[in-house]
Amino acid sequence: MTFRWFGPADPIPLAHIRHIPGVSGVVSALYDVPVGAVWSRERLERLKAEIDAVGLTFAVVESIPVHEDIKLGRPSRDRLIATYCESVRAMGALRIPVLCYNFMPVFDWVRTNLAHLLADGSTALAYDHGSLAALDLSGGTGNLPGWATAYGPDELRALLAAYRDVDAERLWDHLAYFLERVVPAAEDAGVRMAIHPDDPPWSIFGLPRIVCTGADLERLVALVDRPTNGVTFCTGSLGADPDNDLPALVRRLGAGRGGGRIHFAHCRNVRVTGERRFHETAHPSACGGVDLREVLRALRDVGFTGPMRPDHGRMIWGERGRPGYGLYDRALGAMYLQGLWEGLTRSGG
Ligand code: DNO
Repeated sequence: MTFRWFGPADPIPLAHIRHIPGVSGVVSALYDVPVGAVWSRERLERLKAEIDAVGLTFAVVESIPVHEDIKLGRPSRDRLIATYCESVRAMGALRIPVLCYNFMPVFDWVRTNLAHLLADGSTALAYDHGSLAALDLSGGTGNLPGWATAYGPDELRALLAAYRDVDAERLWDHLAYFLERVVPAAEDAGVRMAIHPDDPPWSIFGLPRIVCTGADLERLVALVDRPTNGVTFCTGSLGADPDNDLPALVRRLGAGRGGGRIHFAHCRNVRVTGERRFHETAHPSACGGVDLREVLRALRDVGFTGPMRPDHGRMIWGERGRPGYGLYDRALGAMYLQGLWEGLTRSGG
């Protein structure tokens, strides 16, 4: 079991993560390196040393952000892809085996309410497509939560304009171009690539989003048909679209040795409450629409051995933290997932 940690700026100390029974790995990144710059081995080594010092291992890099010029297919992409490969090699040299990344234009994950009140008095992240238009982007993306990149108003306007020429098929071409170059480098470095599905799994602000469904993930792994080219199976992102049959998808993508193309599992629960409308919940199956027991059963059946982490948690017990990334509810999630896993793997469940 692993746990995401936002580096030294995270209000949650590594020592507290170490207290969660069964959590042995940390998912982290160099958050202060500008997008497009090289991640030096020295910087990464320092982060790894901090993690090692508390008796945890650096299990996954989430994420090395992909520069917009790569997604837009601009001429500078060759230089930026070379840089990306260099960062992947630094990971490999330090034996950090999995890289979670995404290929969402401009925005990473988006929610319209960061403190949706649940019946038990806790709060969770929520999304309502109808309210999306009301999100104020006039100040850039600075006041949106949680991602590596923030754009100022002018930059954001220019980027949104640039994407008018990039439809979904062109974005697929650009993703293929990227993977054709990065996957061989990752393979040499001993790093498994794990794309994160788009969250929410549909187009927002008129931008193309192409990693949303089972068919998309299957197309992705076939783009460069090598074991290194895989996915992060995120139950929350994929689960926001009721047409995605999660256990069936695990069985398809996970076919093959050791969980096939599933290199990383993000487990979280969501409750879909309408057309393109959902809120997150506590992890247990009974709390939301995702049957985590069935997802984990499928992961067990395909022989998944990769890292898994609880994903977004609610805010409970008065905690004030980074939206979705407090300590308490994610720790409960880690315990629940391990209980399920133990039941499924030890008893023949
Ligand atoms: C949200 C996360 C994503 C993820 C990136 C991967 O909480 O799962 O932001 O880290 O999309 O690149």
